[in-house]
Amino acid sequence: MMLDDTGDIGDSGVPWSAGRLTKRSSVVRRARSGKLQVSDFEGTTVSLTNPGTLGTTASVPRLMPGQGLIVATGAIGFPAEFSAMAPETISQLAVSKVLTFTSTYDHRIIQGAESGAFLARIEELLLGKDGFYEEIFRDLGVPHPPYKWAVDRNPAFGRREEIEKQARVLELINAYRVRGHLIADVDPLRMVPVQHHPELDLDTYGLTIWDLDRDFWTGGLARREHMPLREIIALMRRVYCGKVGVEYRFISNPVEKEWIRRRVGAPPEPLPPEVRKRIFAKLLAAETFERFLGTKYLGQRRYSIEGCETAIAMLDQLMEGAGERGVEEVTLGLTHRGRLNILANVVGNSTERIFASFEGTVHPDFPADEGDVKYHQGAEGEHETVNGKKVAITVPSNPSHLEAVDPVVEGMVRAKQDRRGHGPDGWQRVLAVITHGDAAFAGQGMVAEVFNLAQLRGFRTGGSIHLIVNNQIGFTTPPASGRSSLYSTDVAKINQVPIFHVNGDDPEAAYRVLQIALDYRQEWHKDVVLDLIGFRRHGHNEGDEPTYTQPLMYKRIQEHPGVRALYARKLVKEGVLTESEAAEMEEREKAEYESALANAKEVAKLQPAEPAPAPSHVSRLTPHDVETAVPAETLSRVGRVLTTVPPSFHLNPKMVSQLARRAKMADGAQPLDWSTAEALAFGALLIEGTPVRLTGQDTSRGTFSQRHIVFHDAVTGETWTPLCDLQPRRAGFSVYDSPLSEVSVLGFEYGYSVESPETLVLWEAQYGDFANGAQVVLDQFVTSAEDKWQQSSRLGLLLPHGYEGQGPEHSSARIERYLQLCAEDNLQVANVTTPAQYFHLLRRQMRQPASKPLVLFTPKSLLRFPASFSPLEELTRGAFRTVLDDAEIADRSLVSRVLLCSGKIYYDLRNAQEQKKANAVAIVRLEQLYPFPGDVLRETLARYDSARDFMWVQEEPHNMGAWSFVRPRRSEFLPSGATFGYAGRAPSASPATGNAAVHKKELEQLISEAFGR
Ligand SMILES: Cc1ncc(C[n+]2csc(CCOP(=O)(O)OP(=O)(O)O)c2C)c(N)n1
Ligand SMILES: [Mg+2]
Repeated sequence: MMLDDTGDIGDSGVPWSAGRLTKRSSVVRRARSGKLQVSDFEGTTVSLTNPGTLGTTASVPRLMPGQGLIVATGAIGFPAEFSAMAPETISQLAVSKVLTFTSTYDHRIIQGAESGAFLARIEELLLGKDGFYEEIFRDLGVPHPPYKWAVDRNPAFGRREEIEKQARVLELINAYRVRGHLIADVDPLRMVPVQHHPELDLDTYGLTIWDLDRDFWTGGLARREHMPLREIIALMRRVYCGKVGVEYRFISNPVEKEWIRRRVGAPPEPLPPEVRKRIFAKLLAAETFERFLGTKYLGQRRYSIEGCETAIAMLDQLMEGAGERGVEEVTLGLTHRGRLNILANVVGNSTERIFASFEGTVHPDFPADEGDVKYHQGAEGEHETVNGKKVAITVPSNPSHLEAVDPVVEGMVRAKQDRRGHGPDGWQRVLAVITHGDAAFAGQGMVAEVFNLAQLRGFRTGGSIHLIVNNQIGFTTPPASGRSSLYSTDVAKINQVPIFHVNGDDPEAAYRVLQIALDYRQEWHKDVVLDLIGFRRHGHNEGDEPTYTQPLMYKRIQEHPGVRALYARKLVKEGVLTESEAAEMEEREKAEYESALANAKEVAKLQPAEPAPAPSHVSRLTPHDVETAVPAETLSRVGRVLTTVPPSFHLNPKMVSQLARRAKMADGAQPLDWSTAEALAFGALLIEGTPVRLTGQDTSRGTFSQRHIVFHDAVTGETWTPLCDLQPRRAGFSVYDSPLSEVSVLGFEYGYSVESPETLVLWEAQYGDFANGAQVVLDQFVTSAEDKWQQSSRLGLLLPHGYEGQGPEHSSARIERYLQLCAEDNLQVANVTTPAQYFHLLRRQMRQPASKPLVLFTPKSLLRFPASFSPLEELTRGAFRTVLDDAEIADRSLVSRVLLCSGKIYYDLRNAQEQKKANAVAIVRLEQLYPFPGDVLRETLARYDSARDFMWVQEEPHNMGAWSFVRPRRSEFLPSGATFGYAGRAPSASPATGNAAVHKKELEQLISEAFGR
């Protein structure tokens, strides 16, 4: 090689950086092909030459006129005296290949000492000084640190040090398995310089480059007993440090770990051309979709997936692979990113619908779309595999609240699986897939909660596949501000599941990993996490400017051609595709989008120019009595099942009398308590074919030791659930104690209830106020889903409520919050005072035609308060009553004041009424707060024709409870000319006092107000 007049040794002192190599590549090319002309040599003052290619070790070229210096390199080879030695001996002796440099110079312009110093410098650089190799590796994009020059440490054969060295090689191999992902080439932007990790460095193990050609035992790598270290490292790097970084060594089950090791270590099979073409087609469709929308609707929010298009190809192959493995249904939970693209290119049937919404209208086939924005709406689709297998895809609607849909997806999937029979068959056929953003996955506690549900008997769904669309940013927040963990996926480790970090620029690596993920899920029935690392081509949304906060990242993004272009290049180079084929595919894709858009525009034209006020999407509850009474024989049969202990079961002695009492209650010999009424309601529903599912913390025994619907053998610890013994078993009874979580469990149960409207799904809070930990599920799903998405549910919430001096928490279930959310018959809110009412309400929940969530405030102290118990006849006759009139009043015409109340305070009032012999005061109970039974209440109150003094009494502070809800509705029920007063606690920032004595005092005061003048 010659340095022409543009080439000097350069400022960095490095003679051949990548830039210069490119610049001189034409000279090199011509030199290689023997096409150098005399003119190329003219004016040359310095020549680099490589006669070593001819086998020369050293040559002394002659200077031509005008030349000052010729630097020549000889062949790279072992010194002649070692050339006949066996390779093992050579490596044992650490004899290395040698390259001879010569410098022929013109003494008139170069001093001998200068020439010597020059060669010495070259030697230094070749030995790696001053980051020589690091710079070259960086320039050429080699994703590994270079090896370092070191002095050999070569213990004699059989010496202790040699054994130690072997042991350290095994350590190094293990380190690659455990830590290899840390230096894997997974970031398409290469934002972070190539990583080093001391545990992957040779010198950490006392190894040097001289060991690279020495053989070591491998401990079973690639089915070879021993290999040169160089090959060992090459293999470990290929498996653990390529375009995929895998984390799995924290899994404690050795069989499972070995399963994964074998799969990730297997040599990659070439992908069939059809698969490669399909992957390409999906990348193309993904990119074209975004660009099309970007052109047609400039700046409109679509949450483009550009930069992570591989996600679309992956999800498409996921459906394909799932279908081929026997999955029939996939419930696909989506985040905002790429949602529209996924609907169009994975779920199907959605393009026209999406374009219609961009046109500002609602597609007539999807009238419910009016209720929410386009990137929240659910969808249904189907994937047909190449072998004709069909996979039904359901995308549930979701709110903006990131990760909130996760437990809902899981609950839906569980319901589908239960329908197919509990356990493996359901798992095998129904699969949950959830996409996540990197910031949300790390930031939202919901993720950890849902992972915690994944392996529990009552909540497992046979393993979910999580795909993180990791664009390395969350809105404007970089990972360094968004998480303390290294990866956004670290939280998944709580379940000991494999985590694959994949470079989004390598769709084939993604495909391979996906196959492992699907097989793993089907084999081990555990979750898998796929962390697809790419970037975000535009701002957070399309109207947002990303360079304000991420200037450097966006410089790289602008230079990135996109994965579609990269993959097209690869496929064209490898002869799988021609450029014209690729171009044709793109044209076809565009034409399809154009035609869908044309249809959408037609749809838009048909819509009225001025949008009408949105009609309600909430169905109305027609108030009519629902038959909920149960014949005494049925109740007695359920009672027998509830109380007949299996012969071999060792009942806890303390339960004996309780069961005996329950038996008497079910036979009508004794008034029914709350939990017996509840168990009878469950039993009667089961007999009628309605499955019952009840979950919550400590729910099977009951927070207040009241329920005991599952018994534990006092000797073996085995459980007995009497309701499961009901014969013939028409429907399943499931009761599960849940983890100590509100939001994920309530989300799960909500999802279950949506998917399984035939099941009575009840979620119980430990105390009612804890439900505010699940506020997102309440606001975004339970109360609003019907309006937003026409998604109905019969979910029941059991929320213990009541002021019993237990303090600010544990007293109030925050009745006011639920009442504030009530509109358009979206909910039923009740606060009942007798077991019979509870019994009828539970049954009404399933027997009434409308599917509506039920918020039920449940008792605590009343559970053991006999005055609240109900005679059996109240279960065998009648129905739920929204209002309970005062049954103790003999002559209503004597009543001058009517107290209106709801819940437990009734018994305090009743007690005072008896004690005070206050015959002129009647107490009317509002058992259902919403839908507000205004008519029934009016009729009830009208019976007290002399009363003009009406009063709302509540135990909650003035700013809480039902007062602010009832008061504005007074015109619906108050007789004309009547007054409506308030007796209750004063306004308070905290729901209740922590002092039991103060509590008692407050109660006395409000009661005296209720009865006073
Ligand atoms: C619970 C919640 N908090 C805040 C937001 C507002 N928000 C919407 S997207 C977003 C960033 C999400 O980042 P990431 O999860 O990485 O997804 P990306 O947008 O990068 O795909 C934020 C903060 C939200 N939607 N939900
Ligand atoms: Mg992100």
